[in-house]
Amino acid sequence: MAEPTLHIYGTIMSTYSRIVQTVAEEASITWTITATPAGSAENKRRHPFQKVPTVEIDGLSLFESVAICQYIDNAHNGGHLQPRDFAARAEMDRWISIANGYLFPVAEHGLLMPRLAHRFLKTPLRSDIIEAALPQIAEHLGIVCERVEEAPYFAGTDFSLADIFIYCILRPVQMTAEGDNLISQLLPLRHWLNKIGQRPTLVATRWESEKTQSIAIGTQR
Ligand SMILES: N[C@@H](CCC(=O)N[C@@H](CS)C(=O)NCC(=O)O)C(=O)O
Repeated sequence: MAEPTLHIYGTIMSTYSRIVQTVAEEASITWTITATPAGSAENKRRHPFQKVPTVEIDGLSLFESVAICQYIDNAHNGGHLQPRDFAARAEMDRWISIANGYLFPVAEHGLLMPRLAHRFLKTPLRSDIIEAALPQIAEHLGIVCERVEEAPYFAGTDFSLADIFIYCILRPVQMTAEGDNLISQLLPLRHWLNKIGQRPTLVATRWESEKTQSIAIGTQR
């Protein structure tokens, strides 16, 4: 039987594309990515709410990262990224939900999009948006930091999908000057990000800007 390949359609420098890529790496599945902007007509056919990524795998067209990641892990990785224990599974689900419902929207709209638009589209920097979002981002980071002080991984003793979601959401935050400043004050969280970032599957899915060490989204360093 042919080896499965995951075909990803999404933006290349995208948090959720990276999440899906990392799970594919964990499952030792080869993957390709076709640049597909969220608002394109092509993506509207793929995702009715016009988010990226969407994927094709095993003859299936899938969208929504949680569904995609769980499918890959269940069908091709023996479910190793999802705890069997019900309480640990509930922890994992809780943190994925927090990541998607709270951490990502606030960081994306309050910090990353203003920084990316300024850097790549050369639009004026909306410092007002960033300033307004920073207290809530700081609060979120503090809550996440409390969890990494309690347990090595978000589900408890074992690495799970929750760690992949949270790492891929927080790493771009750390790549901004403001996010780096906040995370530097939360040593357990900084250490956790360093540790998880060394995992081969996360090394393999680093953004180009991170590989070349010109990592900053916010400032040229
Ligand atoms: N609930 C979606 C969220 C995906 C998402 O927000 N992706 C971002 C890119 S990282 C996106 O599509 N942004 C474009 C937009 O919101 O218009 C999922 O889990 O796949």
